[in-house]
This record gives sequence, structure tokens and C-alpha cells, in this order.
Amino acid sequence: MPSEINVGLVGYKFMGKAHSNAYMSVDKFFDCTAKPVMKAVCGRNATAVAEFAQRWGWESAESSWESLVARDDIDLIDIGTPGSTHAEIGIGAAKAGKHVFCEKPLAMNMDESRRILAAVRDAGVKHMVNFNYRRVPAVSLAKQMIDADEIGEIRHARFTYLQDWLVDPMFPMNWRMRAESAGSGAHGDLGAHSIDMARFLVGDLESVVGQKKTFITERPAEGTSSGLSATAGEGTEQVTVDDCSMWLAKFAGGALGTFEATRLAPGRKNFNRFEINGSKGTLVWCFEDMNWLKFYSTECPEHAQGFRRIMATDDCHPYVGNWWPPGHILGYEHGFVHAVYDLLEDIAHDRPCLPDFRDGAQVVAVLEAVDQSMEAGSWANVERVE
Ligand code: SOE
Repeated sequence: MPSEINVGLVGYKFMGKAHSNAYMSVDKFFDCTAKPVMKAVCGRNATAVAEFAQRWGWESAESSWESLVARDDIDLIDIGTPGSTHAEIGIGAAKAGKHVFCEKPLAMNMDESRRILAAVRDAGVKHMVNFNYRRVPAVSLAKQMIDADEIGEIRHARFTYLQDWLVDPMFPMNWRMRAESAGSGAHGDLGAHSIDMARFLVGDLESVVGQKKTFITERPAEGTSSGLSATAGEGTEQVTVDDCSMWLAKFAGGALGTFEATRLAPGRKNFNRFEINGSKGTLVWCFEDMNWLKFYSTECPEHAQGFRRIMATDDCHPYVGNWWPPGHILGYEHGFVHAVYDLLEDIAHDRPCLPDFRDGAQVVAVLEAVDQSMEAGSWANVERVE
């Protein structure tokens, strides 16, 4: 069993920071069987990536992913770059015999998803997609409660992911609004999280029907951009992805679902919410209030029925015992630390990782089925990824 896992990270912007922070803190808060060693970070701008490496504690910097994956001293490649690069880097990393951790969505389409899945399987390496919201303690608690039959048979599941950072038509273009770099807009970027959450909590989706729309079709050209902020350059550029998607789903287990993703909901910053209604109760969670899980049980005495707010910050809640005393709440970054902890433990103990690239590909299959339903104007079956 290894006592250390050498990490090479590709990307040093928003996700690069979130992943670096996770590697920096994971073995301080959790007892890691194998500690991560922050060997190298990679980005195309050699000066900027060298500065990032120094600031965030990476031992070295590389300016091409090919040279990173060719290094003998790297065990795990972490991909935190735009979606259009995932397949190429992931396949290259797998062929070089590295374990692969990849940001969502796994790939731009099913063709790429199948190829990257085949590559990690052929190489026999570990693979995990980073769906960080699964690893928020209140969400993991919801999963435990569903598995323990606390809300009974699930009938309705509502997944809503609303943001507002593109409401202003003068917000400039960046890679997230170009089909060639992002694949899709809110549909893949936000919808992928909801689909993962739905599969995690409710189960596989069988068929879907829906629509997408781009309300703001032209924006100021890109000047500079980082994370969710940008400055304008000269002229304008066509937006080639959706602003929003809305769709219905039939789950294989019989439940019915609704899904909504948008970047045009004023006031909603990172409103990633679900409400699941079962035969015995309801669970509600929203990221903007991420430490709380709301629970309604029909099994409470009649006079005491009503929603309970469970603050998922006690030692009995998933992951929490490693952090602060009860009530000292957790934030966005903790989900990444939990994902990295599980990934490192799975690698160290030679166990399968979850969600793996098959799960990632299954999410892409759902996204594509919504596109197909939109084109056909009718329900579309979701391809089952084996
Ligand atoms: C932008 O919409 C974004 O940063 C997504 O890319 C992330 O996956 C989501 O967690 C928060 O919003």
C-alpha cells in the first residue's frame, strides 16, 4: 500500500484553486492512508503557472500536459480545465498509466465519454469525476436517510440549479459561453451537477423531454477572464451555448422528476436545490444554505408534524467529525476536500472510486438525451452506459 500519492494538476484557475486547497488540507484534517504530494501544476502560461505553483505549494510547474503525464514521478493526474480538454488529457494520462481525477462534465459528448472510459478501463487505472456537491455532509446525510427508507418510496424529485452571473447582457464572453470549449451552457455546467445528484439520491433516469434557450445571443468580446469574472475586449461575439434548460424525467425506479438550470435568475447566486417527496416524507436541500437538510416525516405524531431543519454539522454526520465542533459550519471548499480524501483512500486501498467515469458518461448520456428530445419534440430514451 502506498504511503504517498504524487499529484499532477492541470489547470490553475477556479477549479485549480479549489483542488489545490483540497490537497493542501486533506491530510491535516483527515487521516490519509496515503498522503498527497503536490508534485506539479500545469498551465499554458509558464509565468502565471510558476507563480501559482509557488503560491499554492506545488513543487514544480509544467506548461504542457503532455510533459506532465510523461513524468515518472506522478501517480495521479487531476484535470481542472475546460470540458473540451478533458478527453484528450484524460486519455493521455490513462495511457501513461496514471490514475485520473476529472472535473465535470466528464466530456463534451458521448463519443468522447466512451473513449475516455475505454482508456481508463484498458489502462486499469482508478478514475473519478468530481461532483463535489455529493460530498456536502447534508447531501450525504440525505443519501443515508433515503437508503434507510426514512422517506419511503420516492415519487417526485425536483432539481433546480439557478445562477445570475449572466443576467447582464454586457457581461463579456468567456470559454463557458462557447460551444467549442464548454459543450453546452447552463445545461451541462449546472445540469450535470443536478443529474449526478439525482442519480446519487434517486437512481438512474430512463427517459427525458425538455428544452433549452439562449436569451442573450451576442455579448461583448472577451478581454480577460478568470473564474466567473471577465473584462470586455474589442467588438462582440456570438454566444453559442444555452442560457437555460428545463426538462422532465422518468426515473427507472418509477419516480417523476423536473430539472431546471439557468444563469439568468436574478438574485440566485448558486441556488443548487433539490426536493424529494417519498411515500413517508420529504427531504429538501439548497446549497445557499448548505449545512441544513430539511426533513418532513409523516411518521411524526400528528400534532408535531412539520419540517425539521437538521444542521448537518455533528460528529454523527458524514465527514464532519474531522472538521470543527458542531455548529461551526462548513463551506464550498469542504466538498472538494471530501472528494479528494475519498479518491486518495480508494487509490491507496485499491477500491473502485465513486462517481467513476462510467457515472460521468451516464450523466453526459442524460444531457444528450435532453438535446435529442428537444430536436425531436418528444420524449427521448437515455442511453445506458455499460
Ligand atoms: C459556474 O457556473 C460554476 O462555477 C460551475 O462551473 C460549477 O460547477 C458550479 O459548482 C458553480 O458554478
